[in-house]
Amino acid sequence: MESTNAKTYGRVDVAGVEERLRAQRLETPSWGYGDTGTRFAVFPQKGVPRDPFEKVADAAQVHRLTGVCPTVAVHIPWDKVDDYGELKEHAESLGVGIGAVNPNLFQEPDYKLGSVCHPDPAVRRRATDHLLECVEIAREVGSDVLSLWFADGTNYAGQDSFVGRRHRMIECLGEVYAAMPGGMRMLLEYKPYEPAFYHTDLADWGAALTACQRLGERAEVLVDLGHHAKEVNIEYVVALLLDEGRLGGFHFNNRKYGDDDLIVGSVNPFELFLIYVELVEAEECPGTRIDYMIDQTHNIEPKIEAMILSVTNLQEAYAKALIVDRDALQEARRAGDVLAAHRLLLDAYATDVRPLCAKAREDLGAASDPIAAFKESGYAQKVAGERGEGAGAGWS
Ligand code: RM4
Ligand code: MN
Ligand code: MN
Repeated sequence: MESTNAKTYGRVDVAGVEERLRAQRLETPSWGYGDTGTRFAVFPQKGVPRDPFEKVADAAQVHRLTGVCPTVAVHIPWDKVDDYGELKEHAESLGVGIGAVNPNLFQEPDYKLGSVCHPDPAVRRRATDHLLECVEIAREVGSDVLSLWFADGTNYAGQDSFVGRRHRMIECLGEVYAAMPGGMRMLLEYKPYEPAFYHTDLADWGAALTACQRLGERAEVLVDLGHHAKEVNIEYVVALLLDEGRLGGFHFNNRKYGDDDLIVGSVNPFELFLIYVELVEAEECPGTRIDYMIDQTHNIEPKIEAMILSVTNLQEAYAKALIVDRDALQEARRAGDVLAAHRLLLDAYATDVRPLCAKAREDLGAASDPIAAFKESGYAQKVAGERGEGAGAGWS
């Protein structure tokens, strides 16, 4: 269908694009609402949440204003509560739900040499038990995603056997996989370094993908945009994982140097757009399920505003990818017209999609300008009064 808005969006089905923008889903992380910092300092902010219930309340604000963030990921034990049913009900009463459950196997002294790869079977048992506990928590909060990131690795050549560690990991994860209820998925996140500096046990997409293949169909790879060496072509990695049917989820953020966890789209919005170009087509294949999650820590910026900006950046990247003239692109590719194909992407990228995204938000009953609406709402002042100095997210 030709667009009535042909001038602005080219040969695009605007109604179809709007529908997909309204259907976009982004999960925000509980830890993005709390105080975090670097290994040098944590700068506390007034009014940050004091407990998981308040983190969920802040996440509900982001959903209210953007219309596309109905779930919030939790990190255990940072978000440990006595009654997970109560946390679930609290979330639902605010119009959101609990999303991915993220275990934490990197802060206990026992894990100095790793968790599921640790040479000592007693430590591996402890780590596996924590993962099993998280499967149970997921069940209680009504989540079907177990999202795993391991800090496991070594700092010095010779410290341990790469293959031995890999076998230990697969054995532990096999036990967890078998304990997951039928509809639950396990997402495996890779990262090339940090906190381990010589090697990481899931260093890249190949390591994660092959581990998933060993585990079973419901194990899929999670791509965190901050977890690649600098020159890696992430959109290509995304395309490969999609083609293998193993791209399970995203951790959106942006980086300049390392795993910076800055606001997604703040450093390299073109890369984000190119990633979405790959996703847009894959989303159309039946059975595709990708969990789009934000994984950011806001060290100096106001947390809720930072989250809203991340969401609007993601809406815009998605909208730009949706308006790529794909028929013309196919034609240019077939004709071998290299620059015509490239320019079709540039055209979409250069289009101002902000009005389109504002309209999608309005149609969802959210805010056309969510940051302005948030500032006007007085929420930040209100919680600063109620919560005072707040409390850390579990980092410090
Ligand atoms: C890691 C990774 C995980 C996140 C932790 C806090 O670098 O990105 O997803 O949960 O940081
Ligand atoms: Mn991550
Ligand atoms: Mn990270």
